[in-house]
Amino acid sequence: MVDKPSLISRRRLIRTGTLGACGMLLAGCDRLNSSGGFRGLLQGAESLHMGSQRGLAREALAREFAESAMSPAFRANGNKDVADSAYRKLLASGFAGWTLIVDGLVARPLALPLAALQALEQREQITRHDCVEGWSAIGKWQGPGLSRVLDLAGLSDRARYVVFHCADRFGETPYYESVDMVDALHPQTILAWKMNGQLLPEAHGAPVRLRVERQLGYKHAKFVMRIEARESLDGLYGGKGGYWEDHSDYAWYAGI
Ligand SMILES: Nc1nc2c(c(=O)[nH]1)N[C@H]1C(S)=C(S)[C@@H](COP(=O)(O)O)O[C@H]1N2
Ligand SMILES: [Mo]
Repeated sequence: MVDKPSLISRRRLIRTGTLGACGMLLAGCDRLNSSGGFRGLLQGAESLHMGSQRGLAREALAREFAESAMSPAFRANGNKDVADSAYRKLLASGFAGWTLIVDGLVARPLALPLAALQALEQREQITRHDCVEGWSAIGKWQGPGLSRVLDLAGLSDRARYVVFHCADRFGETPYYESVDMVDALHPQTILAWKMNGQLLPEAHGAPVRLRVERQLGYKHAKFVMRIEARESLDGLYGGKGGYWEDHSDYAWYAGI
């Protein structure tokens, strides 16, 4: 699917201007790095602009792997099922009536059926998931870029965070997570509905879970029901931007 010009937003221009240039640069990184001239240019530019060097690191792509590197078993962690009765009905119907709510600081709040997410341009990536509890697994994920969904909703320039509201709870408290705009618009940040070539199983976050590949496992919200664009995380649950951030000493920024 090709993006319609009318949907080009200021953020998209930012992305293709600055972030886009870095992405392109890094995509061809291995090849270009071997040419001394290019390395020199990159290093020169970096020493001139320390700020853009930092930006480059945040926007770098996570490593992607070959199919042969995929883990034979991918552990499920945290909540592996959802007790909520509305969720259980949706699961039983194959998520026929499910919609992903996209709201908050957007021009056009959305309720997207699964089929709409599946019809958007897809990205597939084989990446390593690292859980702070001390295990890792390599899996294949597919879904539309989060940035595409945010474009559809018309993200406001005031939005600084994207919050993922999940269907599951620990006790009374819903699981949630959040990322800043660098991670939200990162090309490998996707709303995955497929895992290892199959529909996402319940244990791994059906029908849709976040993949934010440059962050640790707990940022990868499962069972995502609602995406909310916000200016601040103040006043949202414990105010620290995520369930584990609020309830344990997990860092909000879990970049790896
Ligand atoms: N909604 C929700 N998302 C979640 C969790 C959870 O309990 N609930 N656990 C997190 C943690 S700590 C990890 S390591 C990964 C586990 O993903 P997996 O079950 O697909 O391995 O999901 C993350 N996202
Ligand atoms: Mo984790």
